[in-house]
Amino acid sequence: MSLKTTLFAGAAALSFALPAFADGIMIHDPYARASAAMSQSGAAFMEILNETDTDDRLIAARSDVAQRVELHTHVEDDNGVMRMMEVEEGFAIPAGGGHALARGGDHVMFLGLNQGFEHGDEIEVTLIFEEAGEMTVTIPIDLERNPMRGGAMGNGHGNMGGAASD
Ligand SMILES: [Cu+2]
Repeated sequence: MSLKTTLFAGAAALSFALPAFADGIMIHDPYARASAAMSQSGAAFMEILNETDTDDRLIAARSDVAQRVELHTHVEDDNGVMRMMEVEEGFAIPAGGGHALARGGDHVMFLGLNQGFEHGDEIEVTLIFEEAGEMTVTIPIDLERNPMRGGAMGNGHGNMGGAASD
């Protein structure tokens, strides 16, 4: 029975890690966080890969978890302070390439959370692409992710010893 349990756990972990995929756009390793459980705002991060031969653009996002969902980036103001600002034109996702939404950079912003972000919960976010159209992604809430690392799910992907790191 323990073998069966182990296999089931492994399959569950595997399906959890499968990337969302639609129309050649792939979302890799998404996660969302708020600065605190009762915070009024949160953000989502992920890697967006464009496996088509057409340049695309993430132009909007929406979700029931917040009153407003915006595409944000960080810019340094005149005083050297990093501030968030909305990017109305969205994020270019080049053909055959990708674009990373990451802490301290571009992100999907949730303003006016309708519920607290609890670690381990999942939220649904619809990403709207200029070419690929709409794509709904289930995003785990991860309040423990180290911003400077690839994340706690690094085991089992066979890339731990590689020199490649971004
Ligand atoms: Cu923001």
